[in-house]
Amino acid sequence: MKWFVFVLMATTTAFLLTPGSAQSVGGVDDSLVMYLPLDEENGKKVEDFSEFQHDAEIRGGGKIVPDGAHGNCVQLNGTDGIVYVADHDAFEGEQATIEIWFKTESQSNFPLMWKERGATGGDWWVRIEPGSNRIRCLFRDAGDGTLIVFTDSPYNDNAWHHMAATVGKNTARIYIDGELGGKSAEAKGNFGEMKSTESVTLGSRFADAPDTFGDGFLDEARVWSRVLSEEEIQANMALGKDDFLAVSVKGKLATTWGDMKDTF
Ligand SMILES: [Ca+2]
Ligand SMILES: [Ca+2]
Repeated sequence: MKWFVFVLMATTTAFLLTPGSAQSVGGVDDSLVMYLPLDEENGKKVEDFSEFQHDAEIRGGGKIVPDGAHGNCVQLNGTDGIVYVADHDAFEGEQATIEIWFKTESQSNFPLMWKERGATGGDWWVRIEPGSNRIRCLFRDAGDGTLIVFTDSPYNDNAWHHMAATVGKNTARIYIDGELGGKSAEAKGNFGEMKSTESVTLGSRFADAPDTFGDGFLDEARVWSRVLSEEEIQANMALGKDDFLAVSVKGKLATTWGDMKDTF
């Protein structure tokens, strides 16, 4: 059996080392339901590297620029620039993690990510609120169950910061730069599905009729359909597109390899 093990290991290694193979979207953790690295060279289309391949585009005064948290990022002008993502059921379960990098020195409200509610249904959003000296995140299920968490600073200091918010198992949390974000960083209460028919935006309140436009930079937007741990959040925030996608592929192969060894 040893030759077979050797061939399998060699094949696996060759796969991992083949240029481009680590970009395979099919290998990414399937609880990743949106990933916008915002690394495009130019243009208005934004590529989603989750298996859902959501339609995403820059609208109004937004553009891809260099010097993001990882690679390029999007700069929004504070008057009409957003990144728009079409509605999808994948954003609307009982659990979620939303992650995004931001950099701003604006003294105005800055919605980082926003899933609309519309007339009914669930919603989730996170917004820098300098006037209240905080970042606020709300998750609301389709039955009006609501969990709200706050940081104790707006982090509008013109440096890159990473925001991650989680909801699930009747608990919401917000993390800044990989740490729980302040004294109101956790909330508990009954929480169910967030079903709705509305879309997602980066950089504004509401997507289809947007208002409250953010002035600053956003990068590496990810949405997951499960609650990520603090350790996972810290690991993910260190990675740009290529490394993040490669780790996701390797993780899957390592699991497969472990399962096969157990059968010998
Ligand atoms: Ca980027
Ligand atoms: Ca929907």
